[in-house]
Amino acid sequence: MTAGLALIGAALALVPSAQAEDGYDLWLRHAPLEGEALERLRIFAPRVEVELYRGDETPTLAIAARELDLGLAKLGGGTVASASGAGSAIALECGSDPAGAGEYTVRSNAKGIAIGGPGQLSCLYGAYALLRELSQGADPRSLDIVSAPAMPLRMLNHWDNPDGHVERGYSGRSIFDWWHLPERLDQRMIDYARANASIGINAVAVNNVNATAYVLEPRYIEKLARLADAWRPYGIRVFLSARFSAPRELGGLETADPLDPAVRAWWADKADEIYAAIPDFGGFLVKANSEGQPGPQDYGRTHAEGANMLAEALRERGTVIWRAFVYSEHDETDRAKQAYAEFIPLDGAFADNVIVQVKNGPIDFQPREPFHPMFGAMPDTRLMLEAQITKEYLGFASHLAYLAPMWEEVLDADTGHGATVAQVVAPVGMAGVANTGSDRNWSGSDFDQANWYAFGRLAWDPSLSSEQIAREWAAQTFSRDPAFVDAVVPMMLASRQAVVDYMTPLGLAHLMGTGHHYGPAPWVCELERPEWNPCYYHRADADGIGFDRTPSGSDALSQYAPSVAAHWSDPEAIDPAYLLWFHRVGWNHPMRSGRSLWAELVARYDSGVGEVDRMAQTWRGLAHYVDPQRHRAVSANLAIQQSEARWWRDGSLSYWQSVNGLELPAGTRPAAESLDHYRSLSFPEAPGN
Ligand code: BDP
Repeated sequence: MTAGLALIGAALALVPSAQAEDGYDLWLRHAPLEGEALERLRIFAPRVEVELYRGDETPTLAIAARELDLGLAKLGGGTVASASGAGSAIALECGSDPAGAGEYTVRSNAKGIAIGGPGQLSCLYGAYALLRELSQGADPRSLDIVSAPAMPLRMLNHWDNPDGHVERGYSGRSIFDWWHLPERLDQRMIDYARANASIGINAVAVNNVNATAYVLEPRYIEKLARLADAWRPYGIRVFLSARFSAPRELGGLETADPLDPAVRAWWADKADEIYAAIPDFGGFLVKANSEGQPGPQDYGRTHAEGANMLAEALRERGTVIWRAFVYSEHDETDRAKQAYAEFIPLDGAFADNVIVQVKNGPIDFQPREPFHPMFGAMPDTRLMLEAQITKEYLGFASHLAYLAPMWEEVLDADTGHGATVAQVVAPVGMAGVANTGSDRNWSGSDFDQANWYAFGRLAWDPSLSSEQIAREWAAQTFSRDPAFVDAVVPMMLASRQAVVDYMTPLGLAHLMGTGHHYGPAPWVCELERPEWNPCYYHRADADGIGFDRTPSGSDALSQYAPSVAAHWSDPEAIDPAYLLWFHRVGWNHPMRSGRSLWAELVARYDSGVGEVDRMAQTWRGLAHYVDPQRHRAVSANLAIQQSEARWWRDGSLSYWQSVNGLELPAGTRPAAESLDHYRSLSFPEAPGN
């Protein structure tokens, strides 16, 4: 098979000199090693050797080799790699199996290091893994890594509109410059693909689930084809969010009824047209009959009938990803119950190339929700997990909230149906709502890059711990100095719980400002749709607070497996983190801590605020390890978070007091402003709306 051996990497002198650190390089900085680690790399003197396979295109291998050359040169301070034949070889020995999922080995041997695997992507992923290890200071002489993706589909969902606005985007405008495509391909599109490939992300839905029909027009297919061509060597397939009513809007048909032959023919033709331009097009992502989007129910058809019609159009070439995020204002039942109620009867009814994409919790990406009861309850349906990387409900881009612990909590949850959530979705995949934007640092803040990184790493291997991921990210992104990593990682690990505590402690949810979702607004009770009101969720009055989801209330508990429901049904026994999600209790309800519920609630708010103060203090002490530009940027965000955490606490407590008439426990800091003040605040221009 082997036709030749090529040495790539003669031009190492071209490594760019150190630039101002603006975060653009993400975790791929490969900052020069120092001390012993540098010495080891110098002695090792790696050069990259690529085996070229007869008749095969090798753009992926060429990228792998280039990444290694660049990365090694940067790690070695620009001087280490040798193209002269001396030193150790890094051999890229990957097969050409197109079905290879990207599994790889990275092994040190007598000659150097061999990166191998069945397909070309093995070498790309292996190259990134090697750089990840070396960037953390690993010894190149003793590597023995075997890795394979746990899930086939590791996907980003962009809520980017073609006009450049990003729904729930807090990092500038969209990274996609549709207007100038296909002629102009921004370098950012390549750097984006690199970043994704380096963490194993292999699929991207490029446009908002609240989709416009015109992205299905020929001019957009041409634009998308250009992106698909650029990303293919990085192992990334493109998907489009499709508007269900497109046959009417674009095709001039009178209906979008999925059982109408003309509608079916329209979609089949559309799919053929796309595949003619993009032979490996991934498929359609669909939000239907949710929040006003069109869907099959407009014609009295089911989700399965709608999804299967699109699946038939795609045939074996692609996949329909049908979202389970549905709720209706015409449904009087608890919103948390609606998706389960609509989808469970359809188990087994979806075509083989349909995936149902389920948010981590039953309501909507809140700072903490119990896992979605659909996981494990649809054994004959392919279910995929949807997480939100952009922090719509966790402080936008300015609050430091490391989300891996939240996803870990969901993935590790035992569904009670004989599998954890991770085991349920492993045969299918995970999607994350992207947090990228046109900001130089991509994510709106340096620490939000960690969430993009962690999402990819967890989708590749959900058994990785949040801590390990934080350690590798921090070392690559800021400083591999153990003193830095040891200080910053605990701060990251505590950060999500801090947000839960100062925003929605003890199982509260959905208390944010209307529309833009910025800041606290538990007082909003009068919106037209009941389930848009924070009052609908907290149900606070003079007697108590919380949503009764036991049999005496909405009985959402019964949607969980009996073992799980039993565990959560007792307000005394339930983990307090979920107490007010499932139970309505009196303000004096005794908590395990020995405090009353009210005192506990106040303590949680204070603990959240206190944690943010500690984070700011920790970060102040780390200036020595971080370049001034990024250190300042993070400090500024932490200052915002400190003041907004207080705002959440004070606004919320003032409101609860107006309802329960209780004093704050002795020694507690009173709110800085009056409730009227908090209620009067208005932010029509908040980003991402
Ligand atoms: C909600 C967002 C909204 C999205 C919706 C969805 O506020 O912008 O369109 O989720 O997931 O959380 O469809």
